[in-house]
Amino acid sequence: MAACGGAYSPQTRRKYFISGPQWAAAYQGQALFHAPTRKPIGFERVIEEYAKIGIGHWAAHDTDVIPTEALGTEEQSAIVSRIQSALQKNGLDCSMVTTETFYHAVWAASPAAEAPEVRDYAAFRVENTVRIGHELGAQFAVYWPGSLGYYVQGAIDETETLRWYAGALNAACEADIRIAKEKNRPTLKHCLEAKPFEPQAEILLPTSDAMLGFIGSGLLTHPEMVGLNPEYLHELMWGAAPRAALARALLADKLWHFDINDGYRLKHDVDIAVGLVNPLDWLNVLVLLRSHGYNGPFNLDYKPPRTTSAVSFPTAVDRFITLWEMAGEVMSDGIIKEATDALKAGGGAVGSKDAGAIAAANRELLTLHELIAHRLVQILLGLHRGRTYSV
Ligand code: 3MF
Ligand code: MG
Ligand code: MG
Repeated sequence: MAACGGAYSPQTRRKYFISGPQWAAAYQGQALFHAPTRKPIGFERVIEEYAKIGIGHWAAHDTDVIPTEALGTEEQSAIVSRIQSALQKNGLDCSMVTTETFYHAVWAASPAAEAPEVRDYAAFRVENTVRIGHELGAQFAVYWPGSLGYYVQGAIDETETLRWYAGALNAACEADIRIAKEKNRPTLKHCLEAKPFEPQAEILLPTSDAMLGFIGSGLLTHPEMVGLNPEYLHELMWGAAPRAALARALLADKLWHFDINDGYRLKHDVDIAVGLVNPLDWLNVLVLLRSHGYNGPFNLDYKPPRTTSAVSFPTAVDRFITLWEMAGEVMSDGIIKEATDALKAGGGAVGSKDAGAIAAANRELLTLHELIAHRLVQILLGLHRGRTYSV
């Protein structure tokens, strides 16, 4: 930030509903073909760093902070109290909790495996996470069923597996209703996160649209408690236009939580920080969200590159804020507004049933699509504010 300038203050950053996940800051740079490049860090340090930067919300998987074997024990209660004090001391909120159902060997055949003991254990895990969420004051629970699928075809029955997976979500929602009543708190918003592949070869719910179908399938006992946590890159990974995927979620009233990052189309989950690959598309995504009143969290689900020290968060947050503010400029831009109004007024052939005449009346008008696109690039590059290049 010192070299590049233009940083926002921690106070300004805190005005946005930005959350920092435990796993992003603690990511050590490891992958299938990569050894870690950074040392492990715990939640106390991460929460302290987020506070210094001005990231006001924190999120975690259960096993990011509690060893698997300690889940549901006295040790869990002791850790949860330490998290509560770290959050309080640093003035952070816990916005979201999530259950790790992809890493441990117990999930080798997914949380909706054939063996009933795996499914009972999955129910215990999501119920336990809901309880932790209430203890930490969270508003959201996220589910990424990355292991819900298969490597080899034909060995599992997809319909049965999906029914079993719905059973785990139903257990979470029902536990939530009980615990929320007990603690006199609102229930959590349960958000499903899709990814088209990885770590499983074939995934049963690969896209946000598949998740919407699943929510409406009749398998959930509380579909009204379940919505989406789309991730920007996960939609690009199957070749979608993320903005269109988000629009479909908005129309269904299910866009509740959003994982923000960047990457490349039809490639693996590189989790690059927001705006470093597709800043123009990101600007357009934020125009969509701002103009539809999205008020949920923006969760920094990226991986600081292996070559970077763990603290690359300020640049990610600041690019997000700049793009968010720029989206406001797009929404109030006189040229874009005039062009959009003109397009909506049409070419003046209303009532005609002559296809040729309607096309002719609109031909010049449709040039405005490219004018709008040009204006968006001008706004992105600051040219609309008089920034010029001379030869
Ligand atoms: C994987 C992800 C996950 C989810 C997380 C939330 C590790 O590609 O995006 O991050 O976001 O599990 O539940
Ligand atoms: Mg994610
Ligand atoms: Mg990802």
